Amino acid sequence: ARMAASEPIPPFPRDFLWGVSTSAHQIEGAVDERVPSVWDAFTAEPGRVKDGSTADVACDHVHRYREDVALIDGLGVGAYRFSISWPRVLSPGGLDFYDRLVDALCAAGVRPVPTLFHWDLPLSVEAAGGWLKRDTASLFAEYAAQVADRIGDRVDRWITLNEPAEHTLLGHALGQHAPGRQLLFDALPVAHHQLLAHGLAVRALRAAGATDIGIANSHGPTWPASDEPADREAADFYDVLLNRLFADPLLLGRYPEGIGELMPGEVDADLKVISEPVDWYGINFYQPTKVGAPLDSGAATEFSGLTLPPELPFSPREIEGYPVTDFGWPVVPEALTELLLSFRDRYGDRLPPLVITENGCSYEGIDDQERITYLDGHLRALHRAMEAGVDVRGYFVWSLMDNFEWAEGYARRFGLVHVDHATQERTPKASYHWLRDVLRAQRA
Ligand code: GBH
Repeated sequence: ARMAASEPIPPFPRDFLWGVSTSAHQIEGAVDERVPSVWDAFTAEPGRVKDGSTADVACDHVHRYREDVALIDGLGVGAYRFSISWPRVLSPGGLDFYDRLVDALCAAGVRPVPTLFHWDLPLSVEAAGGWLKRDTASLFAEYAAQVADRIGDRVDRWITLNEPAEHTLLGHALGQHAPGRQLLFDALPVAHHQLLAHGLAVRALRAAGATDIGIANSHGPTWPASDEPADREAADFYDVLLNRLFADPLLLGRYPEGIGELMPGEVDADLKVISEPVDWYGINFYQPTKVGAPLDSGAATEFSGLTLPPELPFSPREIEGYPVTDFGWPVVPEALTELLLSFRDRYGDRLPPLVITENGCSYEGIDDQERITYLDGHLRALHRAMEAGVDVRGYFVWSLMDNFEWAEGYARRFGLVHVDHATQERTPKASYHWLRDVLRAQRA
């Protein structure tokens, strides 16, 4: 039984921005043409990436971007969200590649939406302390200004950071992403410095003439495992870490209770920079999380490919009763409606227009009916939130094509386009054709 075939997707506003997303490290390859990032170093350590693969070639996008822009164009989306590799900008070619990419997108009538940081910190910046160090925030703002100077004449919409929450948690608290630090709660400064970097970059981009600036944060509803106070408390704590730790400072100018005290430096002054109003707020949505009190096993637990140390004051639980993707993530479209309504309720008048900057799923195969069902369900869920009055201006599918899925290597396929990683052959999947038809119908 497929919902997709039943009723057409309801009409979205005419000026709604449809797009697809990628990130530099996951698709570019051409590793010899740039200085290394933390991900190159991390990947080189045995055991870090599950299938032992590297992103040295990835989708070889740097050499095949014309073909990829043609695929984006053929899909009929209005925008392409990609990320700029800071290490590549520091390399001899500088911004040349992005200059060519932006030209190709403009020639195809596709709006370029660059993200300035999607986890691939230059190794030289990491060696100087990386995100644990406050200076990295100012370095980032200088880099942002440099990018705007070069391509700002053709780019009007910017994203500062991708998912500082995941980069803090996976990269610095649990060590399952680069740079592989396992600092647990001592990773909190990494969150603060990324938020500060965002605020300083907003100012730098505005100074360079940019007018349409946002951020892409990962969010999802947190469901308590039960009504027991211990489970509710644990779920609330997780909700603070995933959602409010990042959204509150940006949108309300303050940290959730108890967090500000743990942050380094002049926190109140920094919060003024961090809460510099954005023009829109990006949400990456994949799934809700069910959380309960710690299980008191005294041992690390495995959850969805993550190893969680016993010290954590919460434990994630399986969500039963929904289909799951290849990655084991539950497919719960109504959780997107719930999330958007909860944002409106929490942030009220302080909430800028929203954009879904990522949504997607991992499944095998070119005849990917499950991905169609996933996207169809999430578009309807998004539409319901908009009908209820949430101001959402755009939706980007993660991802244009199968790519290097971080610690999972090439084992997970999120693309609308299949990539044969041995030959680099691109093949549009059933979901690509489906989305193209949905967008045609929206334009009709
Ligand atoms: C994004 O992060 C990244 O921006 C992107 O680079 C990446 O390729 C893409 O998603 C796909 O992974 O164990 O069921 O609780 C993903 C953020 C946060 C989504 C953790 C899944 C855990 C699922 N992820 N969440 S579950």
